[in-house]
Amino acid sequence: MRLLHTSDWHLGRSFHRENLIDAQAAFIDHLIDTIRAERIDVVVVSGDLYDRALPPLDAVRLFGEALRRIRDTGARAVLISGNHDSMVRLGYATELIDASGVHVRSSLECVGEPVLIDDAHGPVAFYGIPYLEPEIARHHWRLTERGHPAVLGHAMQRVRSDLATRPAGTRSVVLSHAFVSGAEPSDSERDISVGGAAHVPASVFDGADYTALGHLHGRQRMTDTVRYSGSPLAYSFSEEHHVKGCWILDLDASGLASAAFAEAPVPRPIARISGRIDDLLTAPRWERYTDHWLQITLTDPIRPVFPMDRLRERFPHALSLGFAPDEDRARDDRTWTRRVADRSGPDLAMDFIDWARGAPPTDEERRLVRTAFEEVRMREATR
Ligand SMILES: [Mn+2]
Repeated sequence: MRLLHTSDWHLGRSFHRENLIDAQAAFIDHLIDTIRAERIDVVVVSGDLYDRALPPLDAVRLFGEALRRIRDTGARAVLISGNHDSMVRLGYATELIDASGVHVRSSLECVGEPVLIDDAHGPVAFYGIPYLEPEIARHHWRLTERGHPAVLGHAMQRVRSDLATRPAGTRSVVLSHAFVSGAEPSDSERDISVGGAAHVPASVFDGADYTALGHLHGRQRMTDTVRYSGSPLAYSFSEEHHVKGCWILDLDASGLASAAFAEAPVPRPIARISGRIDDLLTAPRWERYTDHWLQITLTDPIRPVFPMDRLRERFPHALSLGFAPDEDRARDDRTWTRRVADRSGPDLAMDFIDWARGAPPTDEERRLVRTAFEEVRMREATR
């Protein structure tokens, strides 16, 4: 049996000011082509199908089309909800959809009940474990211990006890949306550390022939049989060096036989660059970034005027701008209270202009600040 493992589609997400729905649709096209070309039997999608509980309409449309097109290839699909998805909304009409060969698992009741799919060697049991909100799962299963390790440990006990009742030779695939200890996060996953211990050891999945993980957006291999596929697209600048795509896995009679990675198309490369604005606007070495989505950090000691407008003339896809002056200005280690004790309101305002911009106010600006303070004082006095 040949599997394709993907996760973290985050349909409906944008990247800074860019709407990603076309890039996400292009990924779905690529996914369908890959399913056909690689003769995939089962597609597993490990959560964060949507970016939020109430996804935008074009994302809902794209998701519906994706499921239908996967099914049209003849492949089956098993999907779980992630921490960005609404369990209840994704669970809509699942019993009916199940009959078509697409199996969405997004409730606690279904944990430990496999989707059984046969190949030439016999049955493969797919156990979908939706993202477990620790306190909700703890109450549902009446557990005493808090945190992710406890609830996922319990979910895996249910999986193992079901598997023990299956005929000998039944192989198993677990889908889970979790943060495994030692894995590398990026800037685009929502924090799940609230409510107790966040990380689970990879050993919690012992007993499964393959564990298809979601949640972290970088592809990574925790053990040979426990892997993250990562998201199909970069969702933060911290992912500039990620390689995006899906795992393609072969199961034989005894378990996982091989794993290969199929790269996804890159809609537009991303990069983080930094320098002085004049250098960024003129030096030839920046030319290769003109078609990238960019996060630019300016190191000019004095903050330039309208920097983004100027930068976009050379880098039309610049999305994010930061400032980090490279000349450390004189440090003053007195406390804030002591520093402001003998300063007037206008002086403090002018200090702020100096600090924020990197250059002191001009005479004209000084006059404006003083007039503003004067007018406020007059108004207070005549109230
Ligand atoms: Mn995610």
